[in-house]
Amino acid sequence: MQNQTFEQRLKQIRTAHESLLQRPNQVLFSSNGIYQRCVNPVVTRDHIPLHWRYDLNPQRNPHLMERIGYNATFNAGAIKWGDKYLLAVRVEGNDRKSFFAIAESPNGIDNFRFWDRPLTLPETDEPDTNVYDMRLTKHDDGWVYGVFCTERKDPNAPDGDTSSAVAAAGIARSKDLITWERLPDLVSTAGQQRNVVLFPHLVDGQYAFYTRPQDGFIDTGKGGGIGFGLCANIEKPEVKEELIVDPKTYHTIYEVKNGLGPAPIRTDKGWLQLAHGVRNTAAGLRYTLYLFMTDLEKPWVVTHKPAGHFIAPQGWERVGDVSNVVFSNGWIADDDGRVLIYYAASDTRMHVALSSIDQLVDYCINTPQDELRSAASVQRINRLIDQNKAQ
Ligand code: M1P
Repeated sequence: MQNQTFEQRLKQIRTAHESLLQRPNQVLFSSNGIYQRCVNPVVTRDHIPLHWRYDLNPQRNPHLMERIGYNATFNAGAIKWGDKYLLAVRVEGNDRKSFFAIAESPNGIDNFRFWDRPLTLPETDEPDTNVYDMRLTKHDDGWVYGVFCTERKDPNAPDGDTSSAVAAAGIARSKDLITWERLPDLVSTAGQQRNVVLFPHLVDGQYAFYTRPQDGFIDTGKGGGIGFGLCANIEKPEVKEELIVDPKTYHTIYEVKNGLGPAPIRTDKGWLQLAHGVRNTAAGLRYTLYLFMTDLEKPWVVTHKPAGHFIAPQGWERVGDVSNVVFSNGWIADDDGRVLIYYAASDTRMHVALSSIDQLVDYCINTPQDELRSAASVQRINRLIDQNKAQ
């Protein structure tokens, strides 16, 4: 006899899933004129394919229960692949382990569907406990690199300390985004590394990484900010020296720490760089995104840096597993000048904001810099008021 519970539930689950995957997104009006948010998130845990979740055999699973649960989909790398928009999503299972899975969309703002299987990432001799936050770089050498954080238990943690971890930059590369070759983890002078990004071109004949040296797993300590270093051999990756490009700074939105987001976008006026900044509040850490530009020939030299945040968590973006966080490690510069900025809200789900190279360059060049004092901020406002009154 047919199992009614199974069949009815399967139909209901499939209908709801398909309707979510096909839901059109809508670009919202923006009063800031810099970027436009969209009404729906682009990838949520409910986008996870059903065959990753359920045993679809009615004999083995008569109640059609989820056998493997997923907690969140966030912090995705991004790349345009042919005419498709791909996200290398950080999928976090209910077991707290993250892994990567590619979600593909025909237009970049909706209809994202995961590929048939998650990405199989080879391990090094030292297995990763957790991997997350992949930045994708299409490099001049012909490979697509995925640089991500690999986390392992701190071997020096005292007995009873089951939290301390060591973070390092893991590196994998692929030509088809299906088969990945794992390279050794990046060696650097810092005790720990997170938010490491490969620059798409060689610099002085060497591979170049943006780094984020840190003393501890959470605290960056004397780590200083976003760094930059060169690496002679990508197959034995080592950065012997890190220059601080963008320091963490007192009383800014990146006072506690910062980290680069995706690989930069080249423009006529310089490299567009997207980063996250972290400040402390009575309610805990607050993560916002900020934008700056670096010199075309010297991508470690900051040329323009607007004051304050570019995107901050708003409305329901503020709520999630780690609330009051927006984080981005993926954006796509499209052929028509459009820029799709993929950002995660509160370590829970993926959103997209739309802008253009022109708008982002204008924003970087013409937004006043942070002068680090209230009085200077008021002077800046008064200058704008005076200009407007004089017209
Ligand atoms: O929870 C917020 C973010 O915290 C970390 O970022 P950072 O290294 O700058 O502190 C990362 O674990 C990131 O994945 C997470 O979104």
